[in-house]
Amino acid sequence: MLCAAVPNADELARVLAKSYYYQRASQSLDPQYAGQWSRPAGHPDTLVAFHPSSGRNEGFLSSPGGWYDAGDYNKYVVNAGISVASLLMAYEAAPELFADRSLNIPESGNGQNDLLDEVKYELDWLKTMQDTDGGVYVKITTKNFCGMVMPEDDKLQRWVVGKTTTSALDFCATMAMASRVYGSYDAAYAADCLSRAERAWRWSVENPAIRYSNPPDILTGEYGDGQMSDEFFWAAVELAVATGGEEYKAYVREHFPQYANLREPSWPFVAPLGIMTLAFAEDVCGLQAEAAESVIAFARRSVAQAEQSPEGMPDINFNWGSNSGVANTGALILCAYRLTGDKAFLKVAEAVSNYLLGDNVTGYCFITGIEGLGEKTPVNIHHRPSAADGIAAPVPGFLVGGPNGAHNDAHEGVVYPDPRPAASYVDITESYASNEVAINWNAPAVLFYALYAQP
Ligand SMILES: [Ca+2]
Ligand SMILES: [Ca+2]
Repeated sequence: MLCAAVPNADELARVLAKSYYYQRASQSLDPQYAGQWSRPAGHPDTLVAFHPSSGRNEGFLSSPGGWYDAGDYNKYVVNAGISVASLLMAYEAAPELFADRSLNIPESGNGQNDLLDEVKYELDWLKTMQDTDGGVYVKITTKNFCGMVMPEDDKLQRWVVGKTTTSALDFCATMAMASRVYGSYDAAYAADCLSRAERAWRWSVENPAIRYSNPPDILTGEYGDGQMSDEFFWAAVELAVATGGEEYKAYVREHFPQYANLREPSWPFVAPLGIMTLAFAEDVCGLQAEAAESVIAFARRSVAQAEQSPEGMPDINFNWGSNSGVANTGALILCAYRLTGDKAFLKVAEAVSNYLLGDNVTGYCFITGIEGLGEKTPVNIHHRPSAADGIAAPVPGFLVGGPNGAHNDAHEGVVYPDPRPAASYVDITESYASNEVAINWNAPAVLFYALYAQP
C-alpha cells in the first residue's frame, strides 16, 4: 500500500475544510478561490415559499446562503447542526491550522480565522431558519430532487418545510456552541447566537415531541428522528457551558449516565457531541473527569477491536456513509490520545488514516482530489456540480460515503461487482448509497485530521 505514514495531516484538514466553500449556496465561486471549479451563484433563496408543514400558509422566507447539504441542493437544519459542531471542534482542537489566509476563501485576509469565516456562512443561514416564536424550520427544499444540473440551472420552486423538536434543539446546541467560540471573533454576533439558542430551548421545552416526516408532496431528504432525548442532552450541555445556568446544568447531570457509554455521533444521535464538549470545555457541570473517562473507554474498546483485526482497524459498520463512522471513531480515539498521551491510541488512529487514504479492500483513497495516495481516486462522485460541470476531475476535498453493504441504491440499477460489505463501493455517479458526499461526513474528517496534525 502506498500510504504507510500519515502524509501532511494539516494539509488534509485544510483540503477537507475547503470543500465547504464549494458547497456555498447563493454565491458565485470565483476563479481566484475555486480555480477550474468556479461557477455562477445558484439558489438565491430570497423568496422561499412557506409549505403548510412550516405552520404558515402564505408568504415567503428570505433564507439565503448556507451550504448545500450533499450531492443535492437542499439545506437541512438537523444535518447542519452536527456538521457545524464537528467543524467548531476542529477549530478548537487546532485553531492555527485554519488561520486567516489558510483556506483561500473570499474572507481570507479579513484578519479572522478562515474556518470560523466558513462556518459563519452556515450560521448566518441557520439564523434565518428560526421563526419568531423561537421554533426552527426543518429545511429549505424543492419538492423533489432536481436533475444532475449546475446550481444556477435548478430553477424549481423552493419551500420552507417543517418545524420540529430536533431541528430546534440541533439549532439550539449549535448556536450555544457558536456563542462560546465566536466571542472573540465578534462579541455582538456571539450574543445574538446565545439569545437565539435560549429561545429555541424554550420552544423545545414547550414542544418536546414534534417529529418530522415528509409531507406527501415533499420527497427530499427526511432526517426524521423520533428519539429527541439525545438532542435535549446535547443542547443542555452547550447551554450549560455557554451560560452556567442552573436549569441546564441540572438537566445535564440528570441525563449524563444514560450517555456515558459512548459511541460515535451521527445526525440522529448527537449525545456524544455533548460528552465531547463536557470532556474538553470549562467544567461547569462537574462532569469533566467522567466525560473524559467515557471518551477514553471508547478508545480502549477501539484498540481492543483493532488488535483483533488483521488490518489493525477498529470495527466498521459498513452502512450508508460508513466513512463518516470511521472518521468519527478516529476523532474520538485522538481525543482520548489528547487526554492520556497513550501511544496505542495514536497507532490505531494511523490505521484509520491509512484506511481512508487507500489502505482498504477497494484500493480507493476516499478523499477526492488527493494525488498519489491509494491505488485509485474517486472521479464520478454523486455530487451535482461535479457531474454537471464538464470537468473530468471532481470537486476536491470530499470524503465519499464509502462501502455500504446495504446497497440502498441497487433497486435503481446500481450494481456492486464485489458485494462483500467492505468492498461495496462503486465510483459511479448513480451510486448515492456509496459515492455521495455530505457536509456531515466531511466534518468529522476535518476534525480527525485537525487532531492528527496536532495530537
Ligand atoms: Ca479570514
Ligand atoms: Ca435523536
